[in-house]
Amino acid sequence: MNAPLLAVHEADVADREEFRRAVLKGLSASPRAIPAKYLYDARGSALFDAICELPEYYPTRTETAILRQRSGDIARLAGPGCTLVEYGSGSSVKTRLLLDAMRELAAYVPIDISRHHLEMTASRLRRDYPRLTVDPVCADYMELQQLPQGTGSGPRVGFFPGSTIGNLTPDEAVAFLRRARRLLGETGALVLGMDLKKDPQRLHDAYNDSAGVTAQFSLNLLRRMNRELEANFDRASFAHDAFYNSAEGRIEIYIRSLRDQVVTVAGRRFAFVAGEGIHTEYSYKFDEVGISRMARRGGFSVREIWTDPSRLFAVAYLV
Ligand code: AVJ
Repeated sequence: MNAPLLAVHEADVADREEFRRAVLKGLSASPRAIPAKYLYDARGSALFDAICELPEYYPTRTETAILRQRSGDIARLAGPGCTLVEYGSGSSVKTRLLLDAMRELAAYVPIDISRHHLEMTASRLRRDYPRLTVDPVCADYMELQQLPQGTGSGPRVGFFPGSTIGNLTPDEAVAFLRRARRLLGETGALVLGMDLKKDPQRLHDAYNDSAGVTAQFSLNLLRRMNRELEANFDRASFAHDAFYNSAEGRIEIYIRSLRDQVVTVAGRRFAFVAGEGIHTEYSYKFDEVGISRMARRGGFSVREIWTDPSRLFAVAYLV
């Protein structure tokens, strides 16, 4: 076997071991919870892409429209000669809107835990933007505090779209912003996409689509545990449960057991009573006051907040 293949294989083994540890810890906790990042295996990522096309799921197309309209403003605020740092590398349409507007970028630096995604992104962008320096960094962007020496130059502008920050609790979001401030520097800025508070029915529908794609996305975690951890979840005995908790301002998502049952995961047995849930996601919703407060606690201040005419989604420029 040649060296690159061996390296990929070793990465897979390490990933599987990390997944196993996280699942056993999460299923042993009470209430049970598995971190949202494990929803995104290959099938989960494809299902999330399908979610973004659903009529009920307005965030992706709304944020894209805001960015299309405001990319010139963003480029002006950023100024020439800066380095664009993207947290994650999965949102190529949105990225391209910024790259098209931000001429004279010193570099584009996507950060992603998946070497595969990173290489796909980098090679496509190098093909389509031959004059752009693409300098990918393979890391967990939630943890990363600094870029490798010599990455990019000029002021750094972070880009964290998709309301992915909404997966974090308020304290986690502030901790993330503080790390981002350290990474981006005092002269840096952050372009941050956030879903807004709105009619609860509209929020509910976005996570309970009539085609059942969001349910498939949630329940894919059971399939992943069955395949990767030799678990024996009967997927027909569990259901997707997503609802808006207005007191907390967040969508909460659970995989709920439909009956009393015992499941084996990685050689360990877990008993579920009917109605018991495994928490998989929060999706926090924001308003302008909350955005300002979170930004301030995270070491930023709000320079601009752009929204769509229906005020469904916001893109903030934090400095
Ligand atoms: C990728 C975290 C922004 O919270 O709307 C969509 C994930 N989960 N439908 C969101 C998600 C179910 C999504 N984020």
